[in-house]
Amino acid sequence: MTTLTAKDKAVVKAFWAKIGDYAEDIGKDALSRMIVVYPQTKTYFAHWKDLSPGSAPIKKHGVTVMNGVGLAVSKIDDLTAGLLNLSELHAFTLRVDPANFKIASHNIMVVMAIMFPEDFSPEVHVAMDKFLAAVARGLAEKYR
Ligand code: HNI
Repeated sequence: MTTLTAKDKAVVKAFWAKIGDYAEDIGKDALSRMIVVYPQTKTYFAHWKDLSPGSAPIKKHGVTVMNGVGLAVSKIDDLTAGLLNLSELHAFTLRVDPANFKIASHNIMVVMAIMFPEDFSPEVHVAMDKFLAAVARGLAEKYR
């Protein structure tokens, strides 16, 4: 298991400060890609009317998910406690298979790399990868 160093945390916070205003676009594209490229994730959103890329519910939920990522940035020093409520929700109410958290993280990374090619240096890449893995662990906390 990788732990976030003080430097990783600083890199994540600085990158988020740059991209946070674009969270709506990142979320929409990441969710659109997740549903197309990993169609097994569709089952959780079967109640939405339109699952096509960029649809209204995808846009709305993209904002919701990225708000969750923003929350995680603010709780970066204790993601287990910071994400406890969201973990409970995904584990007990939504019953999302935690394998999907890795898939979501991957799609968020791909979109960040596409949208911010200048800022997405190897240093940012590794810090965000470690951070999103830690978010996935935080979300999976209540599953066992
Ligand atoms: Ni997730 C609801 C955050 C991954 C399926 N999700 C939320 C909410 C947040 C959130 C925030 C709204 C909570 C509330 O209503 O109080 N989800 C996150 C984050 C990640 C994530 C930060 C990972 C980075 N969620 C996933 C994945 C799936 C998923 C991988 C399934 C593939 N989430 C859901 C579903 C809902 C949800 C389903 C309810 C949506 C709805 O409106 O039906």
